[in-house]
Parts: sequence; C-alpha cells; structure tokens
Amino acid sequence: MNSSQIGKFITIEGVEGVGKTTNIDFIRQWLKQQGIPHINTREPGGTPLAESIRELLLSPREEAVDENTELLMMFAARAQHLAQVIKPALGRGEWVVCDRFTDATYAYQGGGRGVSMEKIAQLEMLVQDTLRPDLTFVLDIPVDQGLARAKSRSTPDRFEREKLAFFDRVRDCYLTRAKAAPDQYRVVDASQSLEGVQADLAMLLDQYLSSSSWGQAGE
Ligand code: Z5A
Repeated sequence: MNSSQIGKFITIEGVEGVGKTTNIDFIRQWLKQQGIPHINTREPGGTPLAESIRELLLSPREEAVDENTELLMMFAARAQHLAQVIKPALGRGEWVVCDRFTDATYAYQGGGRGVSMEKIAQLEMLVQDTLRPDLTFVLDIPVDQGLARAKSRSTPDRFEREKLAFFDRVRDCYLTRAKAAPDQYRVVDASQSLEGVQADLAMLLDQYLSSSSWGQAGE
C-alpha cells in the first residue's frame, strides 16, 4: 500500500457461486459494527463506464473473444474503477471492500484461459503501479458445488458457460497465489454452511483488525 493511502483495501475472490456477494454483505455489517467507514464495490464494474465494459465482457456472443481483448477490457475497467472509486475512497481513509480484483485476472485469464502471468503482471504494474489489496479472502469450494449454487440462480453468462476444467484451473490458481503470499490471503472453506463461513470471516477480520495499524495514521 502507498504511504499516501490510509484506508484498507479488502478483496474477496473465488469461483462462481462460492458466496462472494452474500458474504460481502456480512463484511459490510461487520465494518459497520466496528465503526469503520467503508464502501463496497465490484469488478469488473464499479463506475458507469466500467459497468458498461462489464456488460460487454459478460454478454454471451457469437463472435469469439480474443484473449488479449478480454484481458485489456478487464484492465481498462480496472483503471477507471481505481481512478474514480478505489483510490479516492482509500485517500479519504475509507476501507474498500471489492468483489473480485486483479487476482481474478490471474485466475480466469491466466489460469483459465492460459494468458501468460508475465503479461498480466505487466498490465498490473501499468494500471495499479504499487497498489495491491491489503487483505484478500479466497472463498474456496469444489468447483461443481459452486457452479451448482450459481446455476440455481440465473442464466449463465459468457464465463459461466465454460467447462468444468476451466474452473478447476481457476480454483488452482487462486489457491497457488494464496499459498505463495500468506500475509495477504486468507482461504475460507466455503463449502460449509453460511453460518460457518461467516464465523470464519468474523474471526479473521477480528484478527486482522487487531494486528493492523488502521486508525493510527489519522489519530
Ligand atoms: N472476471 C474475470 O474473468 N477476470 C477479472 O479480472 C474479473 C472478473 C474481475 C463476473 O464476476 C465474471 O467476471 C466472473 C469472472 C470474470 N465469472 N463469471 N461468471 P462476478 O463475481 O460478478 O460473477 P460470479 O462469480 O458469477 O458471481 P456470482 O455468481 O454472483 O457468485 P457469488 O457472488 O460468489 O455467489 P453468491 O451470489 O453470493 O451465492 C450464490 C448462491 O449460493 C446464492 O443463492 C447464495 O444464497 C448461495 N450461498 C452462498 N453461500 C452459501 C453457503 N455457504 N451455503 C449454501 N448456499 C450458499
């Protein structure tokens, strides 16, 4: 995190249907109870322009989407989101809770589609410079269970039409990244009941709050 930032940047990741949206509501309640100013947002999206890019990215279409086109659109949306929403909120001292961020690019475009991790890292530097999440929850579930949850809810978007092997690679990539940087990542077993997932999240958030320097800079 840059020295000019004060708020904390929390991201939540995982395969489809793992419970990100459901549990972001829980994290928002937890932050409210602690009296921590915060915003919730999502990727791709989070601003009107970035939400328009999201629609283009998720819509099923006849035309094959080139992997570089998809990658650049993810980072185009991210650049707009960072400039309009994420950096200003962090600068105001608010915590930002984001449903997916660049880990999703490594997992879906890198792990899933096979785009080189170096190429993604180059775009990450271009768009984010040194900004990275402070804390990332990876909600982990066997892929078939997550897809079953997601499918019970809506018609599949362009990503949800991928095969099981694609999502296995996505999941593996998340777990590999989490293992490589345990200071940033917390893996939560999302196959348990919602109550169990939220008990784990509350414990991890309590631990994070007591170990972080949040509040000291502004006091
Ligand atoms: N994407 C990408 O490729 N590259 C990138 O860089 C980024 C994204 C940023 C849109 O993301 C797509 O963009 C995504 C990756 C790609 N691919 N797809 N598809 P998204 O996050 O908006 O889409 P999503 O992953 O499909 O989100 P989702 O389907 O909304 O899933 P979710 O938010 O993780 O799940 P949920 O809506 O909270 O829960 C699903 C259902 O399960 C719901 O009925 C819940 O009540 C239920 N649920 C949740 N937890 C539990 C537990 N513990 N037990 C039982 N039932 C539960």
